[in-house]
Amino acid sequence: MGLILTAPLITLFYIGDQVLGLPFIPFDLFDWLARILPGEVITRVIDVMVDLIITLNLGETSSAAKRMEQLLAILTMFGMGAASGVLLFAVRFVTPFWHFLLITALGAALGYISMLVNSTATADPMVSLIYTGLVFMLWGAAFGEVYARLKHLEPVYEGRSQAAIQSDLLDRRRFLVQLGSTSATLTIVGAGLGRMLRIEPETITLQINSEPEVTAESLAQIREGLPNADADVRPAPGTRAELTAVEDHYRIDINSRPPRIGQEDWRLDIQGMVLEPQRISISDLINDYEPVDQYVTLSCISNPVAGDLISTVVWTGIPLMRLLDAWGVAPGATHMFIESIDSFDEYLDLSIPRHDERVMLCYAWNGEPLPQANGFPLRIYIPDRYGMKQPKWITRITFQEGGGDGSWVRRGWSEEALVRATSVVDTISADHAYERDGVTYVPVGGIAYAGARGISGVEVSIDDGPWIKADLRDPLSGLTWVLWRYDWPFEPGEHSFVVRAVEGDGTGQITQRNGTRPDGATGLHSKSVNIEGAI
Ligand SMILES: Nc1nc2c(c(=O)[nH]1)N[C@H]1C(S)=C(S)[C@@H](COP(=O)(O)O)O[C@H]1N2
Ligand SMILES: [Mo]
Repeated sequence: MGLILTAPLITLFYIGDQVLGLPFIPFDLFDWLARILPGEVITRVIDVMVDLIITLNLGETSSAAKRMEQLLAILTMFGMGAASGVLLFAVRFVTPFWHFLLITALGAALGYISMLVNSTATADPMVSLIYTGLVFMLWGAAFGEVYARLKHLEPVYEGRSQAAIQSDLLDRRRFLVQLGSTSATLTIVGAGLGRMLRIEPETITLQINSEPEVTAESLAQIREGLPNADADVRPAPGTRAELTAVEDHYRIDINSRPPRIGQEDWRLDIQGMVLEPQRISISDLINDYEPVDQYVTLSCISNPVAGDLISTVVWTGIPLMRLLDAWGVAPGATHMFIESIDSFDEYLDLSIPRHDERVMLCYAWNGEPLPQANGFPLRIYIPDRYGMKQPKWITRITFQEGGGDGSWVRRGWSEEALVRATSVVDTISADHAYERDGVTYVPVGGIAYAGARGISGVEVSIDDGPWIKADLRDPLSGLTWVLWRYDWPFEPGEHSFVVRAVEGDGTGQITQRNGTRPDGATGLHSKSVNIEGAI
């Protein structure tokens, strides 16, 4: 009964969400649970999801994971519905009214908490509140009513004929079937209705007008070609794009849907051990400081070897070092505590930005304002660290003495989160072979990455043969991946290609296979192909 009544509940929320931008409680509830459940549980779920995606080949990890998360959210809602049904039959109040109250209160309480803690709704909060309450009241009323009907239909056995009891049971069964089909009809019709009437999600277009040359400069630089445009080593055909298009940048965060921040309402709160607490608008940040552009590769600590949770774009922002001076951060402050709108948080040891100019507060990618999903309007960049140490959607920074554990560290992930060196075979471009001096060559290539430590070498081994040096393309910057290439003298048949990288200081890539948790994946990538064709 709980399950049957929960399907139309979800549909009602779906319609509200699609048509009016009202809260979709299943997602809000799930996101809230993800926040309060022990880190161990969350981490297990993530691990299983990533494994499933890779094993079942479900496509690009970020979006497959989001879809899976959303499915989990719906299942969780059903679980809650079933639990409510069980609770109802366990309590067995006397009147349906009390049942109505019990279920309404339970649903609304969970709904409200999760909605208030975190909602991606675009509708007016008051309307959202009323709507959510009404939907749960309807749900409670349905529970109360159905419970009463079932109770009424409970067969009386004493002193009655077999036939009479049978007929009672039949009535009861008929009622349940009716209820089920009504619920199914409502759900399907509702879902269709929601789809039909849906409004396209509001697109927020930000203009950083005040400093147009920032955008223009970065754009021009991109149009004119990359800083390594005339590098000798060309990428092997089929190697991933050296510069990721912003819309192709991976996305990982704790939200089913990205939080929405209005540029006008947003302020950055600066507080703690500073000369004077401040609230800064994004245009102040953009106007008051000379922007810096950096080509940056960002990777998620959940990126498996050769996974796609790694991307490279131009980050535009302000060196934090300069801001520390401008804000008058006390020398005694050792850490900054960064808080985000999605209640994500992280600490940064101030000795890092005090010595490394490349740490920046960033507001643009590839010359455009940050996308909503990637931290609009402000995020931080810290070289050499996985994404988990680098909050998006920053709203407050507190300077203090002493640090602590940030959101993902509390959930059991690495405290330092220094990126592990990695290398990947992207392509064995048999369709781009060429001949020279009577030999047929097949370009083989991919990426190698070791954060800000850089890559000094890449080697390839074919069919477990000796390690051969690959050519390295000049990287976009010292903070990005390096494209490598090896032109392989072709032999037909099945072959395996293994790649390994050497970091800037000569340290070899860790060959031991390790999963992503807690420090990031290690191990070598290999790719096998069977190539047909005559020499
Ligand atoms: N506010 C906030 N910032 C966050 C996160 C988050 O969940 N909330 N996730 C972090 C993680 S784990 C990664 S890998 C990067 C990903 O940034 P991207 O989605 O722009 O690629 O954001 C980081 N910053
Ligand atoms: Mo991440």
